[in-house]
Amino acid sequence: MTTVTLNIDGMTCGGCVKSVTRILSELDGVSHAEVNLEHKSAVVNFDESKVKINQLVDAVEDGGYDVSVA
Ligand code: 9UX
Repeated sequence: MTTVTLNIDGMTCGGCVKSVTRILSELDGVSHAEVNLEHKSAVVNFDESKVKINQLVDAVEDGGYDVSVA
């Protein structure tokens, strides 16, 4: 299991937190995603044999947010 922190710009309310949490959690290989509105961040626990960091980034970007690896 690997943990990565993503910086996520564009989340402005709790609905965004829910959608980003859902986007990440639904990816195969992601076991947990903790999204924080105030810190504009997501801490993601994932299995690197199943999903790569760039796939986490791309999925959240496709949701309309700007993402970088912290
Ligand atoms: Mo809140 Mo986020 O109304 O896209 S869900 S701003």
